[in-house]
Amino acid sequence: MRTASLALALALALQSAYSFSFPAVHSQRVCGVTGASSLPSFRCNAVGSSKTFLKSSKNWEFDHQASLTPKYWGDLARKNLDWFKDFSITTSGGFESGDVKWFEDGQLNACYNALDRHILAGKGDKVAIIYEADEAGDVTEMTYKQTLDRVSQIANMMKSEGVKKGDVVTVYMPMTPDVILTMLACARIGAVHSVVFAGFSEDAIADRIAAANSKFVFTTNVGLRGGKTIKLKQTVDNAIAKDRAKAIVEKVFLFKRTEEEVNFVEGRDIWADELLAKQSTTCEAEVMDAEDPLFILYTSGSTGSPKGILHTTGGYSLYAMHTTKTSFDLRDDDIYACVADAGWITGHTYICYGPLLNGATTTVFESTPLYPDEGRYWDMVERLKINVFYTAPTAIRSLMRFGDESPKKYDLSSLRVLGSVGEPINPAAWDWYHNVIGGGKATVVDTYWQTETGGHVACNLPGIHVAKAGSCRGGTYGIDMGILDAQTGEEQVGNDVDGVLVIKKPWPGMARTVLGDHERFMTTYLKPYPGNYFAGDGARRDEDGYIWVTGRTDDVINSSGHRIGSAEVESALVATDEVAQAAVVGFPHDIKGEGIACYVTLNNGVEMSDDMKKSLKMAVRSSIGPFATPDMIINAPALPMTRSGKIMRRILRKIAGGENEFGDTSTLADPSCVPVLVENARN
Ligand code: 6R9
Repeated sequence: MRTASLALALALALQSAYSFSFPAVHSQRVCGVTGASSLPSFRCNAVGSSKTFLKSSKNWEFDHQASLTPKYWGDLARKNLDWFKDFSITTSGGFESGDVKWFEDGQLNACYNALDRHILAGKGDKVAIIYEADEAGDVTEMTYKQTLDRVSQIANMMKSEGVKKGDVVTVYMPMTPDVILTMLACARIGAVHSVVFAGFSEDAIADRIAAANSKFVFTTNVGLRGGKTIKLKQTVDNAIAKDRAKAIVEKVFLFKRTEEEVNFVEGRDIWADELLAKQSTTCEAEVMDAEDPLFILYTSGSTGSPKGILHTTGGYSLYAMHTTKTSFDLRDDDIYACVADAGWITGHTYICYGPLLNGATTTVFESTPLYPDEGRYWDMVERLKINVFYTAPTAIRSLMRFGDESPKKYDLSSLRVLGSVGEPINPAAWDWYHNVIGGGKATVVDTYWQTETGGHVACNLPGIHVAKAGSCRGGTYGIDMGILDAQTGEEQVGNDVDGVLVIKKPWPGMARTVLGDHERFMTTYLKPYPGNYFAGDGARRDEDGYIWVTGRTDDVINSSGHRIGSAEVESALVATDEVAQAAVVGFPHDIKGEGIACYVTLNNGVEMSDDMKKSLKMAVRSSIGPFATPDMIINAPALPMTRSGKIMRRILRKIAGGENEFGDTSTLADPSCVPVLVENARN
């Protein structure tokens, strides 16, 4: 009796505190209530059947307004980070000249905040990293103290070999804890890491080494993934053999993943495991200015070579920490697993910095969702008792194909929050994730963000917002999101509008520049719609004020959550002896979201054949990496051009997608090429 009335009182108190009211009718996709938390306890996660419900989180409006002020971030920065020197200026600069700064006269160290801070607070024995190796069940745990010891040894090893504050260190490593520890060791000594995803080719590595003038490279003899051995050192050797990298690289630090022997260059290569074992486990953290670079990460744009996106120490750290905490409602005893790769921004922010800055337990997953079979994620969730799981819609779709049998074999009841990233999550995948994986009660959080934003900029927050499958809802803490008319740049106020997605105010986690090319940063992000950050995505705001990202407005292809510049694929194709011209577009693909279609005009006398298609696919693989392998090569004796010579990609997308209606083709110089392409695309 007493318990019941207490529960009722608590429910009423929570209701009034957060202005929540449940809809009169619960649709199947409205979930119930789970446990207590620092956030409101009603964890609902679906399209409410009543609009009142969607509009009921008045407290959010209030909190969100407050988060748009410098004071909000200044207070958080002082509360949640340790500073060697306090800051007096919270933020300065702006979008107009692209000189945004946060906490500029403050000093701190990101690694110190990710590790030492928690150890000093008595959490040294807490598990920082769970390493789930390629073979299922091959698990190693590292406490915060053990993590700091090894990070310090790596840091001391780097210093002993001449790595200095400000040097760019290229990291080409598999998903073992060492990739995370190397990133943290760089941060500890003020070196700037440039992680190159281990699926990139030797050409891509050489380009990045050259662009960043990176004298130091970290790699591993081999990687293990899905039972296969990946020859990482060999690829690094090939990259450094190229003239543009050869002249730059001085030292290659080499970890051992297996006992496999590899080529070893005396004087240049260093067996890292041997050398670091001799190092002290104490390494003073370098005092960094808040605006000192923390890392660069290359990402594809619509034109030109990949951009070295630069993030800085103070703002990024705070933003990574805050979004991890709030988007996932992260709790101190959570087992957290983001199964992205450290080579992408998701791995940087949500495997490494975000969880560790919160003092959480993060998982490093080395394998694939299909090894040894399609139950791998769920087996891991059961064994490790994972509470927060973060993956991409493409992975969900590829697992859905196998049906419900596999996930049903496992106990997934530990799951509380299910994150999604990389592209909009289609309703079928959302339903499966929520119901089959999340048992109809775990919250699906759709996180919209980019390499450039540093962390989530839009999502439904667990316990605060009701989710709509496929919508990332709207701006999170500190994010003033807007939709502008693409042509006029005029803000589209109110609901039921569409246009391009922008952020109207600087936020701490935003990239500061493109390495070595600030003008490119300005022209890509800040000049298209003056006074705003332009994300490069289109969006719609629905009748409830929810934002739906409709995809890139530029020529960037989003395939399996990987961002691929069509210009890069085109240049890989025209670099072959056979191709005269190429136009590359994305097209709807059931599993990958977008597939890659390449229209190629062959040189005179060259014939299209199955072998030719294979060899052109190989050319792209070896120029960029296997993840950019084209899905279709289409023979294009002529491409649909406007009279001014611009390729009409809209038509190419439709042809590759199997459509038959192409809209107005009258502006084409020669519309007769269209039926030929349709015919060739079917073969
Ligand atoms: C984190 C990441 C960024 C691009 C972005 C957008 C797409 C990412 C999304 C999403 C809709 C989501 N994107 N998350 N679109 N809903 N939840 O993926 O970074 O590799 O830089 O790609 O991915 O198009 O502009 P990045």
